[in-house]
Amino acid sequence: MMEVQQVRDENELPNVDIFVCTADPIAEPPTLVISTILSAMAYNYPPEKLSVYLSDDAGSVLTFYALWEASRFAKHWLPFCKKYSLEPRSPATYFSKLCNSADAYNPTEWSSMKNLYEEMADRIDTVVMLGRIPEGLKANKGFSEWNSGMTSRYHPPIVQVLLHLILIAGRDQDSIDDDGNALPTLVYMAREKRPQHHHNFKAGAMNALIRVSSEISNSPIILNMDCDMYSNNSESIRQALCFFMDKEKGHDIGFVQYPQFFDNITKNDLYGNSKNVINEVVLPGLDGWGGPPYIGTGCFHRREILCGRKYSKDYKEDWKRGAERNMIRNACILEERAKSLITCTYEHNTQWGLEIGLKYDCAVEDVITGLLIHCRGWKSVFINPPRKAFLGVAPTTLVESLVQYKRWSEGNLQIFLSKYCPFILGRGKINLGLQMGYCIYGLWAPNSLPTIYYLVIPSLCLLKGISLFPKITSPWFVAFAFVTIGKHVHGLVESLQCGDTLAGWWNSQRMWILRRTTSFAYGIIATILKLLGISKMGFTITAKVSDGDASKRYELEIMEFGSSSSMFVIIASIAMLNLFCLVGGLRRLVVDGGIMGLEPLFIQVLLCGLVVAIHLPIYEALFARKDEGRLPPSITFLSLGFAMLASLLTLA
Ligand SMILES: *[C@@H]1O[C@H](CO)[C@@H](O)[C@H](O)[C@H]1NC(C)=O
Ligand SMILES: CC(=O)N[C@H]1CO[C@H](CO)[C@@H](O)[C@@H]1O
Repeated sequence: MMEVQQVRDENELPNVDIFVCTADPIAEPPTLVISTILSAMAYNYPPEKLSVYLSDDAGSVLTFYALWEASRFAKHWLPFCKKYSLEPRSPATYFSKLCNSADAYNPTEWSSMKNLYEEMADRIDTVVMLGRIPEGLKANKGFSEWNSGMTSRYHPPIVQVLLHLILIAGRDQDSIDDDGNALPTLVYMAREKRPQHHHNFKAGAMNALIRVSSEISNSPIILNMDCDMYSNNSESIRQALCFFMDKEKGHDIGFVQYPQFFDNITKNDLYGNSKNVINEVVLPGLDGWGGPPYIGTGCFHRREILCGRKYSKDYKEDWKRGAERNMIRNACILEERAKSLITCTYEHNTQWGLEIGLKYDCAVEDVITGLLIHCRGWKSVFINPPRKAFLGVAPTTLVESLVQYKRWSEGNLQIFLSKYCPFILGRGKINLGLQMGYCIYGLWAPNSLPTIYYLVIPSLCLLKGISLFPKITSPWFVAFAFVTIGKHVHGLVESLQCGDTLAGWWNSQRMWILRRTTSFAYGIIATILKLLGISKMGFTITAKVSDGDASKRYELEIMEFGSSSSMFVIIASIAMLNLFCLVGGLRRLVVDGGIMGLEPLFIQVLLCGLVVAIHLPIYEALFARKDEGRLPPSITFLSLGFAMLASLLTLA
């Protein structure tokens, strides 16, 4: 990694825009969203050069209310952070981690700030629970944009500048904190939604943000972060700028990507959420081939590059872009102009979503956009400082984790099978290593087929007594043993080196099997249906909340099923089938072969035994558990039925 140096003169620092997207006030609670926003506003960066934008795809007045509260709280929170150099600057995390006022520099001030925060969070939670804002606020500027006929899928464009040093001076509040210093610009945006117009999910929201921000701040650098991913390090902007502004090497850098880490991973990471090996090995590896992919959060872009600019040697970044904000007129005029850029029809017959902005019609809009940027000649940089820059919330139930992987595998396969396939699009434009790096993810989904084959066929053959692999005494056995042991020992060592525990590694092996048999299999089916024109793309938001008992089970690392997803039928059936085959196979050996009969079937017994061992939590959830999170009885019966049917058909 490049040495991180301080950028020279404060005056030379460019303006920076920060984009946060949210889409649902229930799945993504507004208190979580504003903690992220507050952590972004509190970056150690000149506030007059910082603008934070929230895109709310639900167009919810509840989220606007939370942001309005946050804009008031920021007046106390930002000076407090700066005075005591607090870290992290997400108030929710800060107050939950440091629960003892005795550790604070100034206990009284600390307690009153904590109260202020908790009162605000309570007000927001109450408003969200009631589903409406206090009567008294309805007439206020901003809130009057909403009326009773509006829904998340049917509303006009809304842009509200909540904080801005110049624009809103003299309006209902000033953009000055308690100490008299400037506050960053804060803008709420909800693009127009009409049911008859397709809105292109997150990519559409990002593109709307690019246009709205170009009217208001137009900064040369854009950071985008997920609404559940707070900043854990207030120096990250300055670190990222070191790459862009490097006089020798900075000219061809299109984006700087920080890795994705999570705040709520349990010790042994039951759902294999932490991507330690990807973050410590794979992405730094790709960095050497021209740069990591864009992974949708924790990423700094040059504005021009997101807008489709091709790399050329003569390109000179205008670091002063957006600095002439003094010339801007009146806030209302500006808001009206910004609204005209986010109507449903604005993008019709334009290059938005094709050549400009994030690419549409792909379930992984981030990866394909990054690939296009690479193919236009730009490089990217991966930066992974020891103190993590961004921390998010990982899914805490099995089905959420699997659904997330379904979307990723589906999107990446879709890229692989399209004209944007890295091998085709990237030929001659990006390094072969980088093309291959992109394709690993493109081939995730097809990987489900051999995995399912290996989980089912050798076991059924074991049941029937058909030997598929070489005997232990055969020289060919060595080849099988070498590949299998080599791969897994290597994987284990790598995983331990990257900070996983032994049990964590075992859990991640289980998750890879579950993902391949469900998420990736569904991914491949969805892609085929889409190619045949039978189905359209969807986008599922993973919930960032879980109820009390479920989170207790999460802390205890007990797998959470609870709902009856069709994915669970597959998982349970494979588990049951292997149990039957193992028992049947072993019985056969004892009854008619003796232990010598084991030899030709040895690999199959071993394989089937390992499959059973890795599925242990599934058997528990099927038969032993009594809690709400166990597998529902309907799934137990279905899986028993399927497994029995398959065994009987095999034996017949
Ligand atoms: C997040 O920041 C805090 C405080 O600066 C630090 O102690 C902690 O190690 C960071 N977390 C991670 C995962 O790096
Ligand atoms: C949303 C969620 O489940 N958050 C949890 C993340 O993990 C921490 C501790 O491990 C919990 O306190 C949070 O509730």
